[in-house]
Amino acid sequence: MSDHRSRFLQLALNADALRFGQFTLKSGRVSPYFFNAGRFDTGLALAQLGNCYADAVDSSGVAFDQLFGPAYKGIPLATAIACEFSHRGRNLPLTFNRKEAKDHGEGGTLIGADMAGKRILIVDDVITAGTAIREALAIIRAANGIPAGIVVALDRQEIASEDDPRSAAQSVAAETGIPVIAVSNLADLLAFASGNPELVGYREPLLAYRARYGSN
Ligand code: OMP
Repeated sequence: MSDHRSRFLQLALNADALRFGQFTLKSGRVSPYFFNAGRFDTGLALAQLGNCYADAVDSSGVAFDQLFGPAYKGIPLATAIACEFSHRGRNLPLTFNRKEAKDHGEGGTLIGADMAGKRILIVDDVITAGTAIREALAIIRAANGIPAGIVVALDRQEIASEDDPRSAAQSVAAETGIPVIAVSNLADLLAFASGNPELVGYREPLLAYRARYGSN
């Protein structure tokens, strides 16, 4: 497992961002684990997380000009990554959106750098069924940006629907030609759990969940 993958999983455990139990997802599925990026709630934790994302992006080789962080969780994530890239010598423009349009002041739903004509890397927390990512793609296209890549902290590697054996990340990538980069995924979590005495007991429920909703 590459260094940024295990480093991210350890950081997520330390921050209590990765929990085990029973969680109902946006899709309605009941999952034995949940990743809550909102628990990366200190400057240091966000800086360390930004470093893991930037390593994943750099090792993917994806070409892009600008970052987009969808509201809400994508906003601090994209900001942390932009700061990390500035330490690596790349001063990336950054855009994010509001969920509610503003009808006064500068107005509109987008904040930050103009996306028109720019190759945009979407930064989000998790991909499960792909709904959030598809919404972000629509926002970028409406602003005449060019979606160039998607990076998430965790690819849960789940089918989007019963009639498609591919993961949501695989189907988004196949339909759009846009690469989906994950700092880590369910396979990494299972491998990480095998080597960690405190987590080994969670492997069985994780495997059962993967058998039900996991992609091929
Ligand atoms: P999809 O839109 O189905 O891909 O689900 C992704 C979204 O679900 C994320 O942006 C989160 O809002 C939420 N989520 C988590 O934050 N962590 C998880 O482990 C799982 C989910 C989820 O509901 O699937």
